[in-house]
Amino acid sequence: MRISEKSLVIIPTYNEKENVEKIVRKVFSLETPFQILIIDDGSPDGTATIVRRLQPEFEGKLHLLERQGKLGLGTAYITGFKWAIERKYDYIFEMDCDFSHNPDDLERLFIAVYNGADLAIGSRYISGINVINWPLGRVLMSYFASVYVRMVTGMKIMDTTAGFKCFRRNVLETINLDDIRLKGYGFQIEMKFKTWKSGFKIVEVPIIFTDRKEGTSKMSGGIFSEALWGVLKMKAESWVKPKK
Ligand SMILES: Nc1nc2c(ncn2[C@@H]2O[C@H](COP(=O)(O)OP(=O)(O)OP(=O)(O)O)[C@@H](O)[C@H]2O)c(=O)[nH]1
Ligand SMILES: [Mg+2]
Repeated sequence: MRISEKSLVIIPTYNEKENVEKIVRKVFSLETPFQILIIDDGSPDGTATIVRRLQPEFEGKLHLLERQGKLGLGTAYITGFKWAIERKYDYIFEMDCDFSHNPDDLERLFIAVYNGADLAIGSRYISGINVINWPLGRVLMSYFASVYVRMVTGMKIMDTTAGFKCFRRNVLETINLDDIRLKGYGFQIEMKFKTWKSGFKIVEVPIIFTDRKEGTSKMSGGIFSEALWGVLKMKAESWVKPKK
């Protein structure tokens, strides 16, 4: 990274008290000088309190935005993207707080964008199926969800629901963030679709995804059906009014 450039890892949290301190320490132990923005939705377990306690130790590089109540992953990231654009971060990452995404891979995503990609995706399905400890049903659902999205949208992306990514700032400035509708996994699909439609270069970097060891899942049936129908709607709308 050039000396003037800045990288921000956005981590949305909801009840991640078992993970948040570990993930912060791990990211700051990497060689690349990442900054972190935690977006906490009023976690009842006190996740934000832990972050506030850590802030003096990591002054100027550990940021916290607190929202009132659980408003969803999609809007958490949109809030984070806008925050990052205003402050002119050059490389903007998405990462879960549950160690499903290995923080060591941040540097591999960074290198892909540094070397010319506009969006780098940490991909579970680029070389086989690299998911550890998920029940078979969930792996299959996720894999075939990606097949479905590829068929509907025409995108040549193997892991369309992936949530471990690095954007070049320009991408987030170009896409109309206020126009992103889907909130759960659908949000991840819609971001890729709009990036692809805008003609940006997308690269998939193979990663190994591991099921969370601590804390609890926020996945729900509602998120799934939103994505199922949302993808069809998104594609249909892109024919009617080709928007960024
Ligand atoms: N700010 C915010 N963060 C959320 C919300 N829902 C989930 N998260 C965080 O988003 C990340 C991904 O959520 P997970 O619960 O791991 O969901 P998942 O990865 O789909 O499912 P599992 O890994 O099986 O638990 C984690 O860091 C969560 O704490 C939310 O409504 N608001
Ligand atoms: Mg998870």
